[in-house]
Amino acid sequence: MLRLRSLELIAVLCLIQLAWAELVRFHITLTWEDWHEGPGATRKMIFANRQFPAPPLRLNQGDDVEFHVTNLMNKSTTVHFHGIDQTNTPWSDGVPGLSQKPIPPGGQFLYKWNANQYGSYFYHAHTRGQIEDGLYGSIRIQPSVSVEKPFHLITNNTSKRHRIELAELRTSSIILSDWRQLTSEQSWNAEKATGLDSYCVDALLINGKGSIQCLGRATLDKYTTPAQKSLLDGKHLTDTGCMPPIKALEGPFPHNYSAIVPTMFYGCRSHQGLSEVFQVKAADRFVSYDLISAAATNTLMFSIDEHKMYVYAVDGRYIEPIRVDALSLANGNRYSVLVELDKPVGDYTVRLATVGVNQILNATATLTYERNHASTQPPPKKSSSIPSIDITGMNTTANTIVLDDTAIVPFPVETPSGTVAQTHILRVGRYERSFRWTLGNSSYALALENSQPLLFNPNSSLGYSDLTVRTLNDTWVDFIFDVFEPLQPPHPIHKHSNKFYVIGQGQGAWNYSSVAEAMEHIPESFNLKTPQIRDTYATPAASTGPTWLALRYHVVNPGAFLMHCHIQVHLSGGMALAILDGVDKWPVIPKEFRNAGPNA
Ligand SMILES: *[C@@H]1O[C@H](CO)[C@@H](O)[C@H](O)[C@H]1NC(C)=O
Ligand SMILES: *[C@@H]1O[C@H](CO)[C@@H](O)[C@H](O)[C@H]1NC(C)=O
Ligand SMILES: *[C@@H]1O[C@H](CO)[C@@H](O)[C@H](O)[C@H]1NC(C)=O
Ligand SMILES: *[C@@H]1O[C@H](CO)[C@@H](O)[C@H](O)[C@H]1NC(C)=O
Ligand SMILES: *[C@@H]1O[C@H](CO)[C@@H](O)[C@H](O)[C@H]1NC(C)=O
Ligand SMILES: *[C@@H]1O[C@H](CO)[C@@H](O)[C@H](O)[C@H]1NC(C)=O
Ligand SMILES: *[C@@H]1O[C@H](CO)[C@@H](O)[C@H](O)[C@H]1NC(C)=O
Ligand SMILES: *[C@@H]1O[C@H](CO)[C@@H](O)[C@H](O)[C@H]1NC(C)=O
Ligand SMILES: *[C@@H]1O[C@H](CO)[C@@H](O)[C@H](O)[C@H]1NC(C)=O
Ligand SMILES: *[C@@H]1O[C@H](CO)[C@@H](O)[C@H](O)[C@H]1NC(C)=O
Ligand SMILES: [Cu+2]
Repeated sequence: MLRLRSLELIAVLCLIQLAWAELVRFHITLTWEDWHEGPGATRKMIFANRQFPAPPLRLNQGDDVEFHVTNLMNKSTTVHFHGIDQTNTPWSDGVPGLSQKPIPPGGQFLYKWNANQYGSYFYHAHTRGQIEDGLYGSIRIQPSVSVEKPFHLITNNTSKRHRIELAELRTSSIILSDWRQLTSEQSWNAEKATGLDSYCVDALLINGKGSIQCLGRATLDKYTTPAQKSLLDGKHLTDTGCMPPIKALEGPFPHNYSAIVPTMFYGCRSHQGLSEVFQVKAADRFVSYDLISAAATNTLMFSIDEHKMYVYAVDGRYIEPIRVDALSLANGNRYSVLVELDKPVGDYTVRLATVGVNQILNATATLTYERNHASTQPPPKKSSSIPSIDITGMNTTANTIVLDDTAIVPFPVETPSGTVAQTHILRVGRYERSFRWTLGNSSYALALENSQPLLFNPNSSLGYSDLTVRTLNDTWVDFIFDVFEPLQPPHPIHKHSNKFYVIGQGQGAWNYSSVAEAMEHIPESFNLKTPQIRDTYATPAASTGPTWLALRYHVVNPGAFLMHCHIQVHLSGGMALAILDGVDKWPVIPKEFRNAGPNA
């Protein structure tokens, strides 16, 4: 019996690994419809093939993808493939005004790209605030046989290793997100009317499921963190656990408080929605999940009661596995985890909590071990499981291990160039209004989404002026994010096309002209030997003073790509920059992509 099972495992492994790269056609039809099963009152959402979240896309490394979008909504849209390099296909990156024209109501677009990478990604709307309206779905690319796995760093016991490899083959995604009662257009209009930065949501979702459970005054006051208290100066969190729109958070700009709409900062209404259940089998020993943060607003802490996890890949690439009890995800990040199934059969609570000062909010789901009725197993565990984190994402015991993101080491390690051709120092902060933001000297207007795509004419600047960086192919570039003043949350910086190396970060003012100069003064703030290789990485929070982050990348894929903060209200508010990579080797744009897109 046992023997047969392990032979079975090997057979499955071989079958999958022998799979040839193929052409994968995927079609989504988008509609704008009422969602009744949500965490709050009915509101309209974007459905893909009548589903929310959008359906998962599973690929093998090397596959060619034809991703066909039919837009039946009453608004324009585009779809971006987050973390996908788009090597030699910059026209399929999904950014209106940069790589394509918006797909109009009734229109279609055929994105074509090659899955040359492996790992965890996701696709999502990249027009206005539409990611907040629910257009996101997971992408998993099964690595080819030649990719070396890091599991020997977890165990050398061959039977355990087989279990781990099988768990990895069967990895499923867990999409973590946040949800507003207001549509993205209503939020944007409320920001314009009030002048305020809208930094709160109504619920957190686990695979699209969640509830609104108002925590109540006593609980909110009890859990208000020291950082929040020092900013509140005697005031209280609102009934939604939100920091009220005080000057410390909104800055010294004009505001119209009477234009605040319900749920923007206040107005909690408890509502029972759906709750996600993850079925597992103790006999599998391990289960693997791609945790994907499609959150628009919040940094989220994730934990499963009483279960340790090995984080083994980040942003689609393997790392040296790290054993943790909880980990936080910034918007746009993906962490792949192996959960060891070594606990008594029963139900265990899966917890999600916001960790920023902006709001206290949490969500739960359930990890359930399959009951084997025929066996002599002990009866299912009855009592509730023991949390590792509380509703603010803080550890509940001194033994809780929370992932230290700075300790991550890629597997295998790669080293970037020691010198660069260009250094861009980007001033990160608010821009003239509380809800406007900059990554430089001016703010990237939302209206630019409707301009002629820069990919079609890299010589035009269209008013992007200082927010357009031009590079030559096969050169190295540094971006320094100078978060010059508090109070600012961590900004999850996402770069389209190829990944960057996270080479340095620190507290304090950035007062250097280059990384080389800074390394003479503060070498301990840099890591050029084992830097992380990421597509999304957050600047350090600026709580009491300035902070900075240094990213380095190699220009290898000519095209027009966006780099931006993945907090949607910051992106809508202009926290973005256009990178024209390899202007000396600019590609010829296929005619079919110059229009709204080819018809399939
Ligand atoms: C669709 O949008 C247009 C323009 O925003 C608007 O005039 C029209 O009333 C909308 N139609 C429906 C059915 O919502
Ligand atoms: C497994 O063996 C390899 C090679 O000897 C070694 O590098 C690795 O540390 C071992 N792993 C564990 C978990 O002991
Ligand atoms: C490997 O792990 C399995 C399952 O935990 C265990 O039964 C076996 O004894 C281990 N083998 C060795 C050599 O430790
Ligand atoms: C403030 O908002 C209210 C409500 O929308 C509006 O009636 C009023 O004109 C606004 N005040 C100013 C100064 O814009
Ligand atoms: C938040 O956590 C509390 C405490 O564990 C729990 O009772 C509550 O159900 C959670 N809220 C949601 C919406 O799951
Ligand atoms: C959380 O972890 C820290 C650091 O290990 C520890 O000092 C603290 O006591 C822990 N909190 C609780 C509530 O145990
Ligand atoms: C941009 O301008 C340069 C220099 O004038 C020219 O060589 C190049 O062909 C232009 N590129 C495009 C795509 O028009
Ligand atoms: C922003 O302005 C400063 C001086 O005010 C200038 O040195 C810098 O080059 C500008 N940045 C960009 C990206 O144009
Ligand atoms: C640069 O800033 C650091 C701390 O942020 C400070 O110690 C140092 O003296 C500054 N250097 C100059 C030249 O101002
Ligand atoms: C750009 O540079 C990369 C890295 O050297 C190279 O692989 C690629 O072929 C170049 N692209 C073009 C269009 O020359
Ligand atoms: Cu931001």
